[in-house]
Parts: sequence; structure tokens; C-alpha cells
Amino acid sequence: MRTNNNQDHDVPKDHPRYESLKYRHDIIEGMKKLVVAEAGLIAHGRGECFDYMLGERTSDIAKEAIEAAVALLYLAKHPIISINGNTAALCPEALTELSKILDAPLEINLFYRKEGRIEAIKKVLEDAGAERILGLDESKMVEIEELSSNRRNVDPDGIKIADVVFVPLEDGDRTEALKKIGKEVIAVDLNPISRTSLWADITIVDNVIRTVPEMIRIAEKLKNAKNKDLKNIIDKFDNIKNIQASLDVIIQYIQKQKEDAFNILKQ
Ligand code: PTJ
Repeated sequence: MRTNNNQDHDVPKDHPRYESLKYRHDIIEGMKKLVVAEAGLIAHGRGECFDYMLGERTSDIAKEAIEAAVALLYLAKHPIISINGNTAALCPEALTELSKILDAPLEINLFYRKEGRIEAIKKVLEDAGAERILGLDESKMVEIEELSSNRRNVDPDGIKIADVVFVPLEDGDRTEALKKIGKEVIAVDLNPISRTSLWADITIVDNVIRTVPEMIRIAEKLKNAKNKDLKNIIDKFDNIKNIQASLDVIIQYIQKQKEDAFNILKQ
């Protein structure tokens, strides 16, 4: 991996933080190409911090949430995958593959509007193989009145008519607004107590980088499942318990880190 031009050096594959540095690099390069908003770098850093506290792995409880999310997306009449700058930079291929398996279109929906961003994200998605991208024609957009941010402008053939909206990696108030107009929302958020996490119907507390490939794997597994079996998966899922258990994962991990750190300090 080449790092950005200002710090012109290679990161060796055996570097202990190789993966993490690779994704930082993708976010920085994404910003240079207008894909990622400047604030997207800060959002990524916040995510890294929570991921560290989760042990940088997909917990069993997150896997349960992923299964429920895939079941809900399969049962939806109009499922939509919402795309922002960070997700486009981090995992465009996986999101495109998921969109195809679930027959759920990708809709670009941005918090930070800047000329050229939609086109830059469209290109990233097309290069990743996406064929059906919504949210491109600003003149055709309709508004969700419950929202005051830029995210209120949505595609009439996408989020506007969707019954289930998948919002990986997202800022605060949209999930609440989408709930108020009767949509079911699936969120991926490393922070289990963000407003998005608390408002979503299904909150996947995990890194979107790991979540989306796992969703693809589960979608393949459930491809021929009967509707009643999919419904059963959703009925068994409880988002309050899910958030509690995700917080417990963090608490237990930090407790273990504390013990390990003090063992080192005592040596
Ligand atoms: O591209 P735009 O204009 O639509 O803007 C996108 C960002 C992400 C900049 C915007 O939505 C924003 O400012 O988001 P926030 O308020 O920083 O919230 C992002 C949330 O995602 C935080 O709760 C982070 O912990 C979480 N997060 C960050 N990286 C990841 C993540 N969750 C899952 N996977 C990640 N890789």
C-alpha cells in the first residue's frame, strides 16, 4: 500500500496496523477525489476508537443483528441501501455486491453537499460494478419534511418509497426522521449509543468494512429461505438486548485490556 503523497512511504504488509492504515489511506484518497467529506476523516477516527474498544472483531451479537438485517431486507418490498462518502470510499465493491444479491438499489444520500461529490461517488460505485444508482438527478429529488439536513433530499424512486432503509455509518437525526415517516431502519454504527443506534430497528454494532462482507455471506445462506423462516429470525431479534449486549462487549474488552495493561506495568 502507498500512503498519501505527503508522507511518501510504503506500509509493509506485516505492519501490525496494516489493515487500519490501509483504510485510513482509502479515506484520505477519497477526500482528495471529493468522495469523502472533510468531516468524514473525523467520523472515521471516531469509528476507529470505538472499533478498538470492540476488539476490532465482529462480535457474536453483531452477527445475530446481521442475520436479522438480511432477513428484513429480503422481506422488504422496496429495500434501499443508502450510500455516503465514507462507505463509498471504504467498501464500494462489497456494497455493490450486496445490492445485487438483495435486489436493493444503492442511493447516494449526502450530509455535506459540495459540487462534484455525487459524480465522484457515482464513479466509484460504477467502477465497483454498480448498475443501478439512485440519488443522481438533483432536479428530480423530493424532500422528507421531518429532516432539516441535506439528507432530506431523496430520490422519488428510492428512499421516498422504501419500506426498509439500510444506513451504514451515519450521523444523528436521519434515522429518527425515517422512523417518523414509517420506514424500518437498519444501521451499522460502531457507537452503540449514538442516536442512530438507539433509533434504528436493527443496530449492527460493527465496522462497516467487516459487516458488509458478512451480510453478503448471510444473504447467500438465506437466499432460498422461506418467508416464514425469515420472519422467524426477525421475531426472535430484540434490538434493546442487542444494544445492551454490544455495550457489554465493550465493557468486557476494556476490563480485559485494563488487566493486561497492569500486568505489563507491574513487570
Ligand atoms: O458523506 P456525507 O456528506 O454524507 O457525510 C458522512 C459523514 C460520516 C461525514 C457524516 O454522516 C457524519 O458526520 O457522521 P458522524 O456524525 O461523524 O457519525 C458517524 C458515525 O459512524 C459515528 O457514530 C461513528 O462512530 C460511526 N462510524 C465511523 N466509522 C465507522 C462507523 N461505523 C461503522 N463502521 C465504520 N467504519
